[in-house]
Amino acid sequence: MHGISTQEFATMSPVALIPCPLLPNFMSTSAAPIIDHGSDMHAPELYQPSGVGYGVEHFEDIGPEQIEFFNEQGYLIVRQAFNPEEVKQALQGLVDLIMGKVPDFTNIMFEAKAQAILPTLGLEARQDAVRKLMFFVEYETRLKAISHHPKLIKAITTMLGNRAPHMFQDMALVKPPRLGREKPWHQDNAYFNYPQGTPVIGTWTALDEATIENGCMQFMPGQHKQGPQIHFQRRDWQICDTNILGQKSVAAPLKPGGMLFFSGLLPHGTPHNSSEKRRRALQFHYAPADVSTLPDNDERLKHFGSEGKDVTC
Ligand SMILES: O=C(O)CCC(=O)C(=O)O
Repeated sequence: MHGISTQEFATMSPVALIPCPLLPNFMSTSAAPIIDHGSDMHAPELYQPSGVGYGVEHFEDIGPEQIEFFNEQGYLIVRQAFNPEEVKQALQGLVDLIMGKVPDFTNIMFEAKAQAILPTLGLEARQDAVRKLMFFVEYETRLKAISHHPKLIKAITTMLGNRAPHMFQDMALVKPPRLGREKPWHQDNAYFNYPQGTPVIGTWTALDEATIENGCMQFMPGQHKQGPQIHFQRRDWQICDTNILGQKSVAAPLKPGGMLFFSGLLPHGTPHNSSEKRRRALQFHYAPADVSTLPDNDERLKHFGSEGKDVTC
């Protein structure tokens, strides 16, 4: 656990940020690089999708039938949510942040496996050592624009039952070729301190083509209806592997500009990127603007944690 408790860890949505004091400064900022010390390769059986998820082509195709589908299945794909120019702008914004073009932005985390070579990497190669960026939209207008795209906000508003959304988390998990680590199976609400019952919607937007080989999203349709599942600190704050093994997931391979909407209670995960291809993607999370987060972890851990329950993993 690298010196932090499960409780602390579980509040650091969704992967712990661990400063590495041993490394020389790498970024153009004064802070030392942040390394993601996730551990262990996953069993391949954890990611064996039985099919590809349902979706529509454009935001305009989302009607009552699709909202009903989202409510029942906990997800919806929009295959061409953003056009090539919108994708290009967002990608350039992301790459500029990675390249250190916005010196005030420092919330970049590197893959542990790249730690040894980080000091030797040039600017271009730096891209393929990054695991994740967080909380960047206030530093990058092109990323703010895609996260608040009017068509996206309209769709989220409808999915929230006509409640105005608030985007409370912005993240880019970028899974570099060969190095990009798994994000184990979890429910996003296990990381968020919203009161139980608050509708939380995640969006996952592909900036590169996302395939099963480079680690596209996989999920368990309809399982959001089962409510909170217990999470354990294993390779991450996650659902126990034995609860996933034997189940058939559905995958969301996407072309650049494709988007997946998913419920904060939908179990999902992404495997290691075992390909030579980049898998850069944006993850934004929205909740109704009229709901506030709780001041502590108690309710969340009561529902998602294992403590005090007769469970093992
Ligand atoms: O992009 C990934 O690899 C995982 C994303 C995820 O788990 C999320 O957006 O909640």
